[in-house]
Amino acid sequence: MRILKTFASVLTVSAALAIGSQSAQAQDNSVSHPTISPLPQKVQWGKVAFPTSVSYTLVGDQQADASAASLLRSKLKIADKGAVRIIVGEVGDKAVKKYAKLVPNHPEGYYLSVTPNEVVIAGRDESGTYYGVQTFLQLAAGTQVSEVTMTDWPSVECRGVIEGFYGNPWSHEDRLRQFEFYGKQKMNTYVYGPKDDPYHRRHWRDAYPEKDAKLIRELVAAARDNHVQFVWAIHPGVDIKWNKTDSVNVVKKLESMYELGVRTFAVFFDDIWGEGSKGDKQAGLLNYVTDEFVRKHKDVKPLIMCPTQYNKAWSGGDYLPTLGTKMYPEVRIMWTGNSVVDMIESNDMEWINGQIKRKAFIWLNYPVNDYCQSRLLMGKTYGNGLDINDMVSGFCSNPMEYAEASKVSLYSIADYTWNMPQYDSVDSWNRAINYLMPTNANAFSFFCRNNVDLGRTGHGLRREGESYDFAALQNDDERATYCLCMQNAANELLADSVNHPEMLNEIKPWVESMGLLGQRGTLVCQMEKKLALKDSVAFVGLYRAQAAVEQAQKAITSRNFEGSIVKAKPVVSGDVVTPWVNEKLAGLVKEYKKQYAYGIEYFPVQVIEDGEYFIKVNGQYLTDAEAGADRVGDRPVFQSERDVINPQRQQWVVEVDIKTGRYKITNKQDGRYINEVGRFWKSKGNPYDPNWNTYLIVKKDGKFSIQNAGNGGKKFWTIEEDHIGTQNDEQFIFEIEPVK
Ligand code: LOG
Repeated sequence: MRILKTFASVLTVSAALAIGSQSAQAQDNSVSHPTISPLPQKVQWGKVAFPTSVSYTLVGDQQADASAASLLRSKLKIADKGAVRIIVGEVGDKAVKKYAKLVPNHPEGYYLSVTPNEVVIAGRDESGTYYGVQTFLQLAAGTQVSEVTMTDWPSVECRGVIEGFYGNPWSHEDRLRQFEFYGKQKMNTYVYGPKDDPYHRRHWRDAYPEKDAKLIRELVAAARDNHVQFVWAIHPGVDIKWNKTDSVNVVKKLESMYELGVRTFAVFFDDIWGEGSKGDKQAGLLNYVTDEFVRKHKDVKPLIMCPTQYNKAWSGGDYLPTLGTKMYPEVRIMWTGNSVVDMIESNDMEWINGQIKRKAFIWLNYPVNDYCQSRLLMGKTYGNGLDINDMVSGFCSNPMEYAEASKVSLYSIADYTWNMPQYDSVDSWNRAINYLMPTNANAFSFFCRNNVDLGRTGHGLRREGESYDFAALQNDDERATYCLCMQNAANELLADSVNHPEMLNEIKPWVESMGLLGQRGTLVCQMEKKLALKDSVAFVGLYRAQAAVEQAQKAITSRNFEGSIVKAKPVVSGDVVTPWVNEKLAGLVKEYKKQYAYGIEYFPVQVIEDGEYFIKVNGQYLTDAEAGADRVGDRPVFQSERDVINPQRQQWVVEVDIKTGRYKITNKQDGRYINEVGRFWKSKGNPYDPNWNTYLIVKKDGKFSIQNAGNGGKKFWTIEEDHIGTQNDEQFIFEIEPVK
């Protein structure tokens, strides 16, 4: 509704674009202090303390966490006699001794206070100090620093990301940027497990070649600088033999990763079948690795394992209880929820924790899009329970291969895992958008709103709110304005040379596609006006322009580089604006063809033009013999006689369904349609469903084949006794003759 008003009085398209981030802006204007992300647990604000232009003197920085101290030194103006003292350190350090009692008794927690002359940052441990410094840097990002007292700590112990998707693994630079982002957003865990890194899975026994090893060494160090634990995962299940040799092979590989600096390790058994998937053998291996590797190094953390039955839908037998009882209790076990792609709630946690006798480590399959590659998942991150913090040993998100674009959701994962009770998905989403594209947030928000849903997938997850402001519009003039907004937002993002170039580069194919979709929408709305005016020449001209834009849109490919594992064809607003444009266009063309012959050569040729036909096999007529009867499930039959009394029983309306682009077949006599098994349903009270009741028709040597499609499957129509049957092979047996 809100956007409706704006559209009615729209002067500039940018004004309309502003809607999405209104709430975030309102929030910033109504308070004088910045919003800290992730939201701190306890905050008490005071008056303005000092301008950010002051210089600082550091106290305690020699003893304090080194990354925290170096961050302060690199980001602030430090002087011998600065106007403001920053006292920094962790519990046990001399500098913060006085404040030790104020520091929350949680790992990674911190106490922070700002008064006019003094800042205190006291961590429970090194990470706590580091996070206190990150918070202070956010406080000092504006022009003034407010007085404040904070006690802050994380809700979840291990918070972060698991690079665990199929497709192009992240680049080295992607990962370095991720770690910096995790440090700022207080996420402490990164699990390395890209399915298509050969040394993770296919060639798990082999050590990395020197040049790759060097990069991993660099990554581990960069992660550490940002207080991120780098967890390296091995995926041996595809071809592991349950013998001593392969157990030793696993340990040898992990030792080689230890050499590169890795201190936390994971073993994955997801997406495998056969020998490798045996629970007792897996438990045995994890215990062996714990004994022979983990416990032999003082500085290696307990293992993390991803089971083969990693979600409830795929669980059964005694697999999970076997892990629960046989595997050392310190080994952490991953879990994706009730299904592969699912949001997590407390009763789900109770169930799995009971099975495995420990707190599951959540592997959240969102915003990963490796199974719906045409969509970018830029919507809000919602649906996880706000009361599960004590039921999980970790909570990591599996993101998209688009590292920067994933940050919209990862920002919220950070919010959620740091301060679960106060998590608000909409507020967090708006803050993420503003954080990632500070001076182009309106256009970026508009883009995100149009890239939300996954469409229909085997995993079933849907995301609400795609193009919600479009969906609320009441008429086509407003929709046409929205299409202008799509073009405008795309142009603004494509012209942006200030904000986040890596992100803009990643999303570019979708941004371009959004602009072209907007253009098509505008053209289609113009076509409608010309048809109403009976201006066939203008209609055809606009149609041709539309077709050219459509072709350009179809030509867009993401990740179109040599060696790319996944080349995606972007779809924008795939369940709202795209179907609206497609259906409107198909409807207009259909209407036009009924009325005009001019320019007909420019429209795609249909195998069968919309019209009335006899459908015959071997000279026999398909006949609605019981026409008019309100019966369930009767079927049309083939009859050799022409029906002279009720000729319409043998006449069929064959026309393209504008939603699917496939053919719909209904009887002329009573309007009943044939379903995928060659039957009618009732004559009344049985809504036609284009996903089930439309067919593909192909012509060869003067005869036609008819094939089910969509939800109806892929079988071809054949003739069985006197009626329609289905079978697997294509058969050109139908004669489809126009009724003269
Ligand atoms: C894979 C994962 C993939 C995801 C989504 C797990 C534990 N394994 O179905 O690598 O990215 O689903 O496609 C998975 O989720 N298998």
